[in-house]
Amino acid sequence: MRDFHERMHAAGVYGLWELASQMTKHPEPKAVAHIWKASLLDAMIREAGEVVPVGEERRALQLFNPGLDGRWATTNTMIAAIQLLLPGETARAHRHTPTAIRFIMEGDGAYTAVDGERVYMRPGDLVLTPSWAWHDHGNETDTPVVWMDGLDVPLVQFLNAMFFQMHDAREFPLTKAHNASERLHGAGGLTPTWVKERPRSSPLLLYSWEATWKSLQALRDEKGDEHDGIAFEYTHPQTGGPVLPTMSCWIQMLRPGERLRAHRHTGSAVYCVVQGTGETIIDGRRFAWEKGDILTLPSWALHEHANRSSRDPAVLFSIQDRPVVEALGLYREEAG
Ligand code: 1HN
Repeated sequence: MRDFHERMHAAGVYGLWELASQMTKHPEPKAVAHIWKASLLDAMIREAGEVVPVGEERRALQLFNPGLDGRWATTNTMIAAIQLLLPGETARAHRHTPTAIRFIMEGDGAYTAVDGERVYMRPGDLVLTPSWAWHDHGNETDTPVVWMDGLDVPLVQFLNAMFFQMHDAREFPLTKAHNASERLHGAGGLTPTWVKERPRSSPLLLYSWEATWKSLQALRDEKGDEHDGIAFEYTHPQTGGPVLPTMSCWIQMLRPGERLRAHRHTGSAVYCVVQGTGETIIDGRRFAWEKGDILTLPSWALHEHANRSSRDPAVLFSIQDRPVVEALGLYREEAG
């Protein structure tokens, strides 16, 4: 028997009877729930600003999940990073098959240029960089700008679909008016009929905090979702679907004193605390959070959010891999 197994393994053959324990009853992710505190991230990104120049690569701190053995991943499918661009700096033009979002945390008036269009950004704005779009960044203001990057790098690596290309020049040539996509697609419920392309990623590259906050305020007295509160998904203006094929983006508000009900679902998430103070209990562990903290949620982990302030609302932005899970018929949800 032992000799047989040794010969099998040497030949690259395993018996299903040896692997049965991997057919788990439910997902058992190696990724763990984890929080990166704003105080730590803020000090580190500022130190990076002093000691690391923006050269060929971005000054972006990658958040490695402690359960993933040094893999370049915040969840099994997504990477989150904190990026700093100091006054006068530019980040060189490149493109890659991983899809990216930026969620602006600090600084008003820097830009990301996406395929020839400069998108000027303010705190709370969501900016998209679709797969294979050329992009460079610049900060022409006199204050630093800090944002969270979210990308599907681990998923693209797993699928062996990584392509990366550096542009010859530092900046990709501008071919469109600044914030052109917002003018064209940002009306909210009105789609220009003469635009025939239906890109997989949202053609609207900027979702402004102004509009997002207005929507949160307008519905603040609704019941909302018992697990997610007053939660909105950012949508593709032509299809109503997720903004990106591999990642959906959400904004959710917890009213003062509100404690939501626990649930679990397949698919992972990374949260960025936009404002307020609260806590999320994940599989029995309590994570207290405040503005600027980054919190990661593995698939199938039981979680409940609460606002710890009796005065102020709390707001969470998140990226989620749910579009992938749903497209494959693997989405499942269960109340706790
Ligand atoms: C990237 O290209 C950017 O373009 C930021 O600013 C973060 C993290 C992983 C891989 C590529 C950027 C990134 C990234």
